[in-house]
Amino acid sequence: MNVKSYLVTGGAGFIGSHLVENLLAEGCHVKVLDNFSTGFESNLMDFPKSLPGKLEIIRGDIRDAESLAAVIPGVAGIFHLAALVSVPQSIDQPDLSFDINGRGTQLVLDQARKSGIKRVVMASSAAVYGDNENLPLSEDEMSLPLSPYGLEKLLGEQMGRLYTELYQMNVTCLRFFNVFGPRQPPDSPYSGVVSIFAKKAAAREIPAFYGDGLQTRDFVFVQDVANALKLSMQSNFSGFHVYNVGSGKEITVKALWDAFGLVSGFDEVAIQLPARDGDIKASLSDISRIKADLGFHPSEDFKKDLQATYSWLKSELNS
Ligand code: UD2
Repeated sequence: MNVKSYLVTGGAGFIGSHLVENLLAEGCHVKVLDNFSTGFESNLMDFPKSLPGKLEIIRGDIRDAESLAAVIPGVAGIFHLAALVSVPQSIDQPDLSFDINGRGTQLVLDQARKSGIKRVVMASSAAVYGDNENLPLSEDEMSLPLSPYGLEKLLGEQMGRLYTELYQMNVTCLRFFNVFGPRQPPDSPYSGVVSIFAKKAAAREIPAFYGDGLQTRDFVFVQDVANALKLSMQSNFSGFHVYNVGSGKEITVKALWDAFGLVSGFDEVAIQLPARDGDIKASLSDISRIKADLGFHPSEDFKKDLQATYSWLKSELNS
């Protein structure tokens, strides 16, 4: 990638910080716009000092047009990752969720348009599919979201599509499956199962399966997601594109806990609690489109990626 300047909204978050690290390693100039509601400055302090790129951190909200207008001009492209990222929270607070994910995304796209920025890569989610059982899910499968979050991500995609048609912009939306890795917070009520299990294993505490543990998910390592974002920007794409970003493999929640047993040496049997309301039984991405178009190749070494996640969690617990 040529040395260029990029804006990453939500760049201090779990996924954003890995993208920022990846871009800095390429020598890029990166501006981060983050309101630090769920992101942490410490996520951006974790990087090796030797990274050649330049980082600028701006505290601000995507819903504030002035903040956007101050940071957007001059960048070669925008990665839009800032969001209210929790499905359950979006159900509890649909107004707030729409304000951030719906209106906020519209403001980012529109400020890009006004500033003449032609390339936007946006975070979408497997939540747009709802409980679609036609696995593996291709991008052409029907979208029937079951939460405000999923609906707003679908709306964001459609706004992106419209902006490409009306204003000759280029927008790519990436539908993330279950992302895991270092810097994923384990303590929020909305934490992902991998970070919860990593913390349980590190603390030698027994976890719970919601239901029988035989539900499956497609877990994708956060560095692969960062790579998919960068490849999307690099591809010099034109027009509108949607891609799944997953591992292309499904494993059960029970197998996940078993894998943590191997990584951590703690192999107690999990307890079972009632299944979560609205929990889907299975999830699996078809990633042939992103492989063919962008040369995306996710990690083949799940155990190594779990080990990296576990090591980070342990160091956090000890710090
Ligand atoms: C994921 C995404 C969500 C949305 C959704 C779309 C995460 C963290 N969340 O929700 O943002 O994109 O997919 O479908 O990636 N579980 C246990 N024990 C625990 C915690 C979880 O058994 O202590 C189970 C849970 O019931 C579920 C599975 O693990 O069956 C995965 O749960 P999750 O919260 O990590 O993610 P998910 O798939 O509900």
